Amino acid sequence: MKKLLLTGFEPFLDFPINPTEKIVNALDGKTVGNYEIIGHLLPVDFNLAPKKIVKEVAGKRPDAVISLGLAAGRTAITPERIAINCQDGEPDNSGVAPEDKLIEENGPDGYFSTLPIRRMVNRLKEAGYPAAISNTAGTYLCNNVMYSVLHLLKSTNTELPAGFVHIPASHALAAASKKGMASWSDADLQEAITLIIKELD
Ligand code: PCA
Repeated sequence: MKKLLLTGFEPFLDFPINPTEKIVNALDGKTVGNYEIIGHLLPVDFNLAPKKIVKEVAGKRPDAVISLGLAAGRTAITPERIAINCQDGEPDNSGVAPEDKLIEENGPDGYFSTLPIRRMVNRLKEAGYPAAISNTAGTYLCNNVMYSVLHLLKSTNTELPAGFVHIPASHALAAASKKGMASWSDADLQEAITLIIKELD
């Protein structure tokens, strides 16, 4: 049985709930398609999150890596096409707010996802879920984690499917938030991620 490292994030900024946490906790230890899932939650922390995921990949030696993040306001499940070598954004959960910084001094400008993102989107649409490829993962923690994993894999000549998928808010988050935002049920979010995992060879 192959192993999939599936990561999510803790709550951040003024979002009291991060729906990725629930998905990762629900799928941890389960088998989906050809993969046994190793769930891991990451802190929203520029210093810690990249180190933690790199340690997980190096230590657990998964056969695939899918990281999940909340993109509150998006209406669809959005596999990311590319991660860029940039850190810039609001203060993280430790108060660190980088501005126009590189993630890797000598790293390339960007890395493309090595997940089958087109197939994933098609599979979701066939099942009736809104889905689209996203061409920007932003410059916050999600982009950072995606870039760091792809950089590790490239620098160690390791070929495996790895990348990032942003998800919309859950109903619980939208109800708890003062901002209006599109939301999905936890059941649909989890089912959508399960379908994505089934597209991995
Ligand atoms: N979403 C943020 C960081 C944590 C999360 O779930 C992002 O899109 O960068």
